[in-house]
Amino acid sequence: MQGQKTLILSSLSEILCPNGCVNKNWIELMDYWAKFEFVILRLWVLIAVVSVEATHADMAEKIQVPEGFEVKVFSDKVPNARSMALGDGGIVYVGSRTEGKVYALKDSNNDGMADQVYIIASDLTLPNGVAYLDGSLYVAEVPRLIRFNGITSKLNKPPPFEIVYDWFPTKLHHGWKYLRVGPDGMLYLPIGAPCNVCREKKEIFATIMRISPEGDDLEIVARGVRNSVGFDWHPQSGAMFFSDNGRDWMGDDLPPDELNHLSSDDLHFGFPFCHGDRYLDTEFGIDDSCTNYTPPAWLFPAHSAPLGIRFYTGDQFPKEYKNQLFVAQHGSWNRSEPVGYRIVLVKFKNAKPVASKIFAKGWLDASNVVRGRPVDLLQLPDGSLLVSDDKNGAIYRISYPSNHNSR
Ligand SMILES: [Ca+2]
Ligand SMILES: [Ca+2]
Repeated sequence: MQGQKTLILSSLSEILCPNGCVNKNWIELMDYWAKFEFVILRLWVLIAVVSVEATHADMAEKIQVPEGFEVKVFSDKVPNARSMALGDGGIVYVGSRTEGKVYALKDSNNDGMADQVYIIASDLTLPNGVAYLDGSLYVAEVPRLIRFNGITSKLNKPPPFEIVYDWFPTKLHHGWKYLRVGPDGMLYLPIGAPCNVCREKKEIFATIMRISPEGDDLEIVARGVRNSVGFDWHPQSGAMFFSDNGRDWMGDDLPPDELNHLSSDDLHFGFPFCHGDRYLDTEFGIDDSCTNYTPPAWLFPAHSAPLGIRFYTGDQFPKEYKNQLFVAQHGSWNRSEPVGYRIVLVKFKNAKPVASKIFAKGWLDASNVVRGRPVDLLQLPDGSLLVSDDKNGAIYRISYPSNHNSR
């Protein structure tokens, strides 16, 4: 850069001062150059900011939702936004994966947009999972569970974290974790299969586990789960439901992705022997039977990648949405025709899924161009629904403005 500048200044000097410039001209020329550089830099930053803002606002406008619903950008300053958790004071905590950061978002003036973004931690190992309990923020990394005590009043200067548990496997493949507080006050997290399809000797792999907030009593609650990145509990029955992503390389349409129902502890959900409700694995399922395993409660298209799931318990949306399940489908990478990239509503009756339909779409455009990828869902205290998008580093807020509530 310095060499280029000297070269350009010499050329300019030759044009402007063919017989040689005095020092004063050189100083003026340097001054003009500095001003020129500054203006170009300002313009460049302005163009970059405007184009990023245009992209996110544009994305929010392109998301199609049922009549009466509205989509706005909640924040576009959360690179690689993944799982979300709600803390005290309406603070939204957000994990990331490859970005290695955990964020906190605050909407101080209650206008439905986060106006303050805090970085709580950096350089973590795929800190996908976040949960909030009794004033502490819990973060699930690949090998450990950590905790930031008394976080609400320390967003500006987060305290050093405390290690709650640090003996999880270190394998990165499906090693990122979802994290939730269950109705029993325990923390739930998955340990994914460290492969596309394999049978691991260590029984900790391909499970969902439960651990106390103090890091004690670690135990397996579900087995045969390939890679769950979302779970929730039915608001009426209290039963746990979780998503599971099926294996790859069995073709465009097999096996289906799953919503599973944990009706009791320690059930086996099939992986790697049986996929979906009837597809024996060609390597690990020989001479086995799918009747030996707990079938999914609901099936999604192969490769649609259901991640975050949330039962809607708010009063803002029309009453037919109450106690129904929203599912964020991250979208396929292993399919000739892309599928997913949307939010699906799974209708429940008597605490069991009975039907599903697309609720929000537009992250995949008509020409199959991927514009964004939904990851997780979070209901705010006012009943609006947040959707994180790791491709755009953004969170959108879906609301149902009050002038429609009379319908
Ligand atoms: Ca705000
Ligand atoms: Ca299964």
